Amino acid sequence: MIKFDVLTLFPEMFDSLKTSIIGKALEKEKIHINLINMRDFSQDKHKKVDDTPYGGGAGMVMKPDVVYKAYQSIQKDQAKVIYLSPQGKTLNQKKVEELSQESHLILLCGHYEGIDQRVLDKIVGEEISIGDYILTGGEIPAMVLIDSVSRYVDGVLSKDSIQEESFSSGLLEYPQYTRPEIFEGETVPEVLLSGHHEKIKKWRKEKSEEITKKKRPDLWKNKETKC
Ligand code: 21W
Repeated sequence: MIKFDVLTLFPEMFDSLKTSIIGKALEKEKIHINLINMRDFSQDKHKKVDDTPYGGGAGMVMKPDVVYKAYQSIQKDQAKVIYLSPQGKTLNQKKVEELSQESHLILLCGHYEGIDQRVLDKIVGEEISIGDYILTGGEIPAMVLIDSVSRYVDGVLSKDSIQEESFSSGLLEYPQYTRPEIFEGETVPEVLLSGHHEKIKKWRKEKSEEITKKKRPDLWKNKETKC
């Protein structure tokens, strides 16, 4: 069981998590997602959550008092606070596995041009990015983190999928085929129809290696380093 508290101005964006495998994990109570709309913690009558940057410049900055009040409304225990930010360390599978061992993550999503630095300095434990490209906010990165971390929580994935994944150990996957046996004149690799499990295992390993060398020479080079 892992709990995600999400601090956001756009809680509706997280509706899509209710579908698919993550939706099942929520139903089975393997994970819990609590969405906190920071706008509810605005002090003023117009529910203002952002303001112009001191020193001038384009865009708006999220007010520190609003973010802090929202943060203070959360039951803390041993929670780790993660700020989704383009300046963070890029998320990878090793970090995903690490985070899946935590019991409580607080995910802070920025929007507009960012969040006042003073509240970040006060509450953020770790800064995470999902890659070097510019998005409009931290919500999609937070969903990426929730999706990837939830897969590692006990009871979310089937035993089979976890075992298959551990075998692939840093390589790309072998190609997969299903019925019909002939599609647009194309057949399925003979070995997969043979029922010869050792031969199938060997073929898949060879294909994985061949595909990794060709498509991701960077992964092949760092094979034993894993992520
Ligand atoms: C984009 C926030 C640009 C801030 C002067 C000082 C979270 C993200 C985000 C966003 C800026 C992630 C400025 C990959 C991403 C995110 C929105 C820059 C302007 N001017 N991972 N600062 N890519 N993006 N602020 O964009 O919040 S994780």
